Amino acid sequence: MAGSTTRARTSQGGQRRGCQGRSASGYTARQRRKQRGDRARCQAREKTLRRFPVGTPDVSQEQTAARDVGSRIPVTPLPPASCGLGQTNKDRGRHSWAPEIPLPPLELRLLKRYVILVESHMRAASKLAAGVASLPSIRTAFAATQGTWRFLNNDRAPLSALVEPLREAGRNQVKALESRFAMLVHDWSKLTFSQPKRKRDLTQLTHSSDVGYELMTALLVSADDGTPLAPMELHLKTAEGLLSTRDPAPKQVPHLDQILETMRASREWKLDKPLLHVIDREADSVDHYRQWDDAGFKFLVRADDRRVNWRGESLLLTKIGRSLRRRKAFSKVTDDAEYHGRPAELWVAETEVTLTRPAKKNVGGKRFELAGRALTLRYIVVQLRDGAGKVLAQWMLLTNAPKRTTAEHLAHCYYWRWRIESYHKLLKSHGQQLEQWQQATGIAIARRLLVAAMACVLAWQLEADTSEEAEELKEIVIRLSGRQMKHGRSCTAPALLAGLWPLLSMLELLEYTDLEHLRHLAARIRFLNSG
Ligand SMILES: [Mn+2]
Repeated sequence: MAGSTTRARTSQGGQRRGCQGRSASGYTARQRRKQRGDRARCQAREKTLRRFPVGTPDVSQEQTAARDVGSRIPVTPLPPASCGLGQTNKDRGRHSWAPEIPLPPLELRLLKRYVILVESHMRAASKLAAGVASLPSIRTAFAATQGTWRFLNNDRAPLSALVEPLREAGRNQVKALESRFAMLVHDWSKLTFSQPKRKRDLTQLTHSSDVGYELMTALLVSADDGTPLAPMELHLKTAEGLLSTRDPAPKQVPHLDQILETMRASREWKLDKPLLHVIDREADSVDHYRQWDDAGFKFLVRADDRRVNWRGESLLLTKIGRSLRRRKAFSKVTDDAEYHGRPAELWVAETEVTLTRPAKKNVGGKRFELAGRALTLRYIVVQLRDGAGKVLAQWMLLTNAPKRTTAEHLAHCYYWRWRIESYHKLLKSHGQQLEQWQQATGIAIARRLLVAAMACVLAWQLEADTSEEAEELKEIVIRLSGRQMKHGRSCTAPALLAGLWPLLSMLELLEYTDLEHLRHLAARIRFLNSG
């Protein structure tokens, strides 16, 4: 039904195209307004056609027919494979940064909605208006809301298809890295909602009154400079089970048991370079170190103060760190590190330790010890010190990364792990206001998350682009965002999102409204007129 309404409307627009060239004189104001609306509708339709070339087959009808007879519909990957955002075909190539976003393998109707939705997420939402925004086109806000609802609840847009453009963006960017490897950062984030009664499948997180979803992200990060590239995998834990971009979705297992499966799945992503898996202190587990090493994966994990063998002695990691300092094994990496806003020096030392003790396991409340082979790892101590040599902060890192990657580089890699915390912050409070989203089910939230992630990827790409045009564009976007940047920072991802929205809105508005006419209308605001 919905499809036929849309088609009817577009064909009407097509018939009325003839009136475009007629002189407006002799018409009443109401008729002129109506004509302007029609013209806008025609132009918007042409714009869509320019983006999606006319030759593109629309298989939605065939697929609808296939669904009627109850057969399984193969999701056909369709041309075009990529599409420019916020710009028409004729503009393409004008901006060097212009994002040609990769598209998911969906039918054409869903593809169009995907592009519209990615655009809708290129903004910094406010807490009070976290719904999917619509650009000021001729579409009514209601139609946009309806289209969004249909897309987010459409089983023909599976998570495994919606993650494809993100992976494609990741693949493309990994090719350009100078480092021999890329980083994959794994982390979990709790999502709690301000109106939990509206969600149908929230799950208990810690205690009985703590309900929500749990989000797992595997974020691809550049090992050159820590630029976030793209989320490559996502799981959302709901009361109905684990939703995942992996097909079939993995079983619900404890956090650390999920990692090996994600590592294995990463081999299917066809990345040009090997991955270094970076995880925070939660992953300090000798049993998992053994599993990952046996399976041939490289990891970098922040360790707790654990007992290891070092030069024939059984010692705690902190004690080894002190001993290394006495032996002057530390070297200074930089003078201009920062610790809580104060200047600090960054020092690094490295040695080799062996983990021989059995793993302490707790499965279903049963505690036992699991013996395992001796595992030799690189132990890297990273210290932030003040000018007087006092240690302000210390990270103890364990890794099986090959020796040719220096301790200094690995210290930076762990520092860049923070990008995943910033990403979760960007999704929650600093950009997308995820915890205010009104979608009622985990699957709709997960679909929207993948769309919002694409908007974040585009903001990161712009942030990292240092070409002359990109710098000019960033300056404009930041000015439009109305945000003040910290001294020395030219832009941030949340500010870019905040500024991209007015820019896209402006472009969309100018696409079908005459600038002179807008000026004329704006003159009704006295203040603007007086200047
Ligand atoms: Mn964590």
